[in-house]
Amino acid sequence: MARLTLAGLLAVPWLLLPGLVSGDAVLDLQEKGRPAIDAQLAKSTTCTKEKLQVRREWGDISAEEKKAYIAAMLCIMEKPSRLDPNQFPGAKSRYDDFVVVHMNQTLSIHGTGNFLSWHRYYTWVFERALQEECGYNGTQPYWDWGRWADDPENSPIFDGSDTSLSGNGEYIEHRASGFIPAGNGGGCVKSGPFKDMVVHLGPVAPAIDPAPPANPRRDGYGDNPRCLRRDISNQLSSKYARTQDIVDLITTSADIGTFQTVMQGAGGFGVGPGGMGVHAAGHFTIAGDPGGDFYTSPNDPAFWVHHGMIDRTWTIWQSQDLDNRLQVIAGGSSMMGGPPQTLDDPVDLGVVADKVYPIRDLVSVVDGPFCYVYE
Ligand SMILES: *[C@@H]1O[C@H](CO)[C@@H](O)[C@H](O)[C@H]1NC(C)=O
Ligand SMILES: *[C@@H]1O[C@H](CO)[C@@H](O)[C@H](O)[C@H]1NC(C)=O
Ligand SMILES: [Cu+2]
Repeated sequence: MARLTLAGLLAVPWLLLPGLVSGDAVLDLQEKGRPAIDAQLAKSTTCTKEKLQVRREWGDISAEEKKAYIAAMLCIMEKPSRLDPNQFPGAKSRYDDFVVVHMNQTLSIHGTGNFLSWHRYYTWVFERALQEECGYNGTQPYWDWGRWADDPENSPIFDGSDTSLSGNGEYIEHRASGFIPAGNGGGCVKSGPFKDMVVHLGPVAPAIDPAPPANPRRDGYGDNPRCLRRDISNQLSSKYARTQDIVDLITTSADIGTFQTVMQGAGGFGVGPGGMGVHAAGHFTIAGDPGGDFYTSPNDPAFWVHHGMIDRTWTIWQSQDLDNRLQVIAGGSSMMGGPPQTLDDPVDLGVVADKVYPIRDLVSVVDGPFCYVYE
């Protein structure tokens, strides 16, 4: 006769409810930092407890919530572009406007002092566009890399179901592309909500074999209709984006310069204490076209859950010592050199945002334009 033991009782819920048992070390850090964020919220002049929005992990939101997010994404892909079609013939939709803004500023928003604040504002204006232009009543979800690091293809984000952000590309024979290993796909995405998506812009810096057809224009803004390709595997996520990698990044980075550099791959890809860094590891776990293209990566619908997690990781790092980690900046203003960035430098998202903010207004999730937390 089976006997119930304490260990057995404890084991059962873990087995039956894996989605509800998050309890990981990143979450512990998030919870440890939460009182500091609540204290800052209490002092905020723009954000209140009543207005506060909560961003959650893809695996923790309901099927209805996932479908509402997906529907809003599909909606914004149908809305007209606000850019001049002569200057940007490949910008066919409002979604493409976001891609153009990222393409246009790529060299001054990565490896720079504004990397984190720029992408925070960018992800937030995208979330707002879903809410205001497409009637979405949820928030921007995130992809906890560590939670799915062993098997991203079978995660609820990429499993190809109608509540995923579509699956892997079809397998085609292909080679690695530089430091990006050949994954389990490489071809067109044929499953899930975005299987019929047409990519128009780019490529600019394609990093997938075989290379996508060249854009008719050198700047990549020409119309180049093609399928969405992905090349997902666990080769990078299981090495560089595990829960322990995220914890190490948060707990061992003493200053903002170290944090943002390790996050983006200290000393170049594959070198340094964070290895490739969670930023590149996430992008190149999706890989493909446009996901693996430094310039056009936001054209893959999974870009936003990835950058949601980048922003969450920054938020958790800040919250470990909030007073000393908000109004801080390090790094230059361009990947090609350029003067050091300051907190007064503007973040201008052009056609996708109404307002230009100085970086200092974009560092807190509960101040300036922002009013959200991660749970
Ligand atoms: C591209 O960047 C330049 C310089 O920052 C800016 O003047 C221009 O408006 C941007 N174009 C778009 C479409 O965002
Ligand atoms: C949000 O939208 C969903 C589906 O469209 C709906 O079921 C839900 O009631 C809405 N929630 C709120 C708070 O309006
Ligand atoms: Cu970017």
